[in-house]
Amino acid sequence: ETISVIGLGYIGLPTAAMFASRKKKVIGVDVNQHAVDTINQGKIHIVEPDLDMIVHAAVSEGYLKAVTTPEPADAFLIAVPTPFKDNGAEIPEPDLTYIKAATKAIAPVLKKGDLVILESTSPVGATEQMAEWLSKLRADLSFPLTHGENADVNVSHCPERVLPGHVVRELVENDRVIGGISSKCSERSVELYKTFVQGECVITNARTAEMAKLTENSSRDVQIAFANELSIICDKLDINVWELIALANRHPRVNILQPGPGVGGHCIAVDPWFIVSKNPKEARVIHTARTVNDSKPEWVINKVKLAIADFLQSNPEKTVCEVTIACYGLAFKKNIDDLRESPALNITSEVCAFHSGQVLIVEPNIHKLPNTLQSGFLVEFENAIELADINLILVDHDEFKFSNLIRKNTIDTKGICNE
Ligand code: SAJ
Repeated sequence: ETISVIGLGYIGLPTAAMFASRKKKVIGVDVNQHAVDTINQGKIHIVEPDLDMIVHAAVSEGYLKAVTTPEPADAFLIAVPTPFKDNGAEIPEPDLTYIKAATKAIAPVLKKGDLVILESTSPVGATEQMAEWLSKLRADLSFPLTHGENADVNVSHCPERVLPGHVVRELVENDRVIGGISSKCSERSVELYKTFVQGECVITNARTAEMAKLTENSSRDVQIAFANELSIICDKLDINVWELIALANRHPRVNILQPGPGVGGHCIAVDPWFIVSKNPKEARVIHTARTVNDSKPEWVINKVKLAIADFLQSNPEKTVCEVTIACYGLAFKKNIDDLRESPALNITSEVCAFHSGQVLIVEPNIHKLPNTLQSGFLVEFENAIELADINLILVDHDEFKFSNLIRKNTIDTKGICNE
């Protein structure tokens, strides 16, 4: 049995490597030639703990190879991005271009009896849509027929649910939701995942599986929005929000998450929109939560401006150009190097753009500043603490904890000064 994984990113590559580590023949497909070349050298082009060893072993033992054009296989797993359309609409809409392109790419090599699994987080109806696209291609290929009992090709949705930074463990241990277009599709998918999944594989239909994934991430977004809203209210009321949440969480049925500078990453800040764009009238809480979380960076930037004004008032001998601000953390969450969709990065860029004095940046997980931060200086933690007039903590990296951060003139968006 040969398994093909389409899209060798944060989900596709670890999944391909897992199958290969169980001695399955795996063909990984990606349009990115650099990714393909790197993997074929037994190396990885993304950062994820322990993944490099598994990929190295899989490639050198001959179970995993990467290519740019799909080849025949028995099962195809599609793990391509589903971003939203960047057209400035108030409610962003999901962009299924990559799924469509993947469907088109595998169609010529599909044969009767193959299994096609969509793993990408998708709006409700996307799996049926994908099956439809495959059926339309039947006109050229004489198959596949993807619906009904006599389907030539089995189609399922099995959303990925792993946490970046813990992918290798969670791929094995997490339960999987398996939503086949028919029960035969589901059963075949369960059989496939059981190759390495130790969690339970729970069967449902494709639409419920799609909604389950969107619900998980929306639930987290709504809960974080609650914490972020509390932090803004507490700031006005002169109450320490971290102490408040710790106290409220002592109640046996209360479990509030932590506020921060905003919600980043490519999942939690995106997926709720897939629900809102389909049901704009009904999805009121989900929509509001997105707005609350998206507006948090602006609130933090305002805090910085107020802190500069305060500092100048108590230090009248200084001009604004002489005020040094240190920003701690650029990643979208702690202990990772991933800067994509990071509120910390966006806030720091904004500070660099408006502040005429020096901006010092501390990010222990990177060695070079991205282009938008060229006016800032990447410095060591100790140097920043020593030189800064205003400290802005944006990420709770372990390196920042248990430090003697100057409490005075510190905007602590992650509450690490309380620990
Ligand atoms: N955050 C807070 N406060 C909290 C928790 C998180 O502000 O109390 C922020 C983080 O700083 C970060 C963002 O939320 O900016 C998202 O971080 P995260 O760790 O909650 O989640 P992700 O985006 O790394 O991964 C999520 C996970 N989903 C859930 O936990 C429900 C993961 O299991 C999914 O597989 C992943 O999205 C995905 O691919 O969809």
